[in-house]
Amino acid sequence: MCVTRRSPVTLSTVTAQPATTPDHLRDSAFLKAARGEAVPHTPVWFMRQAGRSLPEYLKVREGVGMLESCMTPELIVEITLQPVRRYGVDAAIFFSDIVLPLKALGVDLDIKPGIGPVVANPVRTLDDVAAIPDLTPEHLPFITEAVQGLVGELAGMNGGTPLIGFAGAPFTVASYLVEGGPSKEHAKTKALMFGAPEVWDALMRKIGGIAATFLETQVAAGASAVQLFDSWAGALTPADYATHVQPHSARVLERVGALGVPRIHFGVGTSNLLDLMGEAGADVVGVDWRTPLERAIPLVGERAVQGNLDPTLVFAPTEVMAARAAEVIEAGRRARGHIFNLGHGVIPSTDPDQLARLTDVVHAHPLD
Ligand code: 1CP
Repeated sequence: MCVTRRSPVTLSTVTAQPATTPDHLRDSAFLKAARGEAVPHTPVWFMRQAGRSLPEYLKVREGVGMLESCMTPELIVEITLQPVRRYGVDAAIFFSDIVLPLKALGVDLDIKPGIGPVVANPVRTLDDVAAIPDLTPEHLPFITEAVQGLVGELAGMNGGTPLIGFAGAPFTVASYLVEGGPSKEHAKTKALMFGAPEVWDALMRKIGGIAATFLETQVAAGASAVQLFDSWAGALTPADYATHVQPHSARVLERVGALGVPRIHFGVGTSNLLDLMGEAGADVVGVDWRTPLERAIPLVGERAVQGNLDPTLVFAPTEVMAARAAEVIEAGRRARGHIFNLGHGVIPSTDPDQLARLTDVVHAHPLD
């Protein structure tokens, strides 16, 4: 593991809202790895660690809609803490969804079980974009309350567990707004991008502003890192990403960078974009399981990496999973810093006991 310290400029510059990460969290393995500092063990958390793979999640969600859960502070706190209690992971991720800020703004949408976000009136014109208000922290009192409650609870868990705030990046959120729901090809979204540059620019600016305010609100309330999910950016060529998407993600990451917390930037199928996603302003680049870390690390340069065990390996025998996890950790040692994760979210049918074993495997892996 490389131990050179990154210049503190990007991580400690404080402007709009001071990031008051307490010392015991600043010294956590997760935040050290994000800053490229030496760590006692490789930190680990799992994307979608809260959710349908956990029986305790299914229990508290009984009869409660997804969006309702995301707007109820007691449920947000409980669901976010569940995987921290169970696995002893090195970070918690705030329980919410990338479309939640749109819901808070009054956009008519729902998160349908087994489908995902569905938008009643897809956005296609400048008028549609103008009808979406700008987000302010006043739209998000339940987020502030939940983050503050969580930070209090997490301070005493496993020696202090940092909270990751998150938002959807402009392209991925635009995909739901333009398509009206989940999509494989993102054809309508890309048609708007190619064919109506003014609408596209207005939409991306609007969503970028919303994402930045959503992240700022979480950091102001105590989150000590953020992840910007551009899950579907892998649908783009590097040139289209650079022209039509990267400047918008960069603005979001720049605003959050002013708060002094590490910024993780992740997408699926982005082997062709890892350099550009890093250059958008990430401190840590998330890598999906298709790209070996050996290939990803030279592309992201002086940034840390996060990832990238194939999420289906938890269905293999434990020794097979453990051996593949060890390979990921060894490969990650060549990066400026490495945060272990799956290459995408936990698959709902995952056995939680297997994730507990995986956490232990990562923590026990010797680094000297
Ligand atoms: O009823 C349910 O339980 C619905 C399942 C579910 C859950 C648990 C959805 C619907 N969202 C979530 C929570 C969620 N969403 C988290 C929680 C925290 C954690 O990781 O533990 C996070 C980080 C997200 C972010 C999110 N939502 C992303 C980016 C991350 C990724 O997986 O790439 C995306 C693309 C979404 C949209 C979304 N929300 C829900 C679903 C099923 C989807 C994907 C739909 C699709 O395939 O397009």
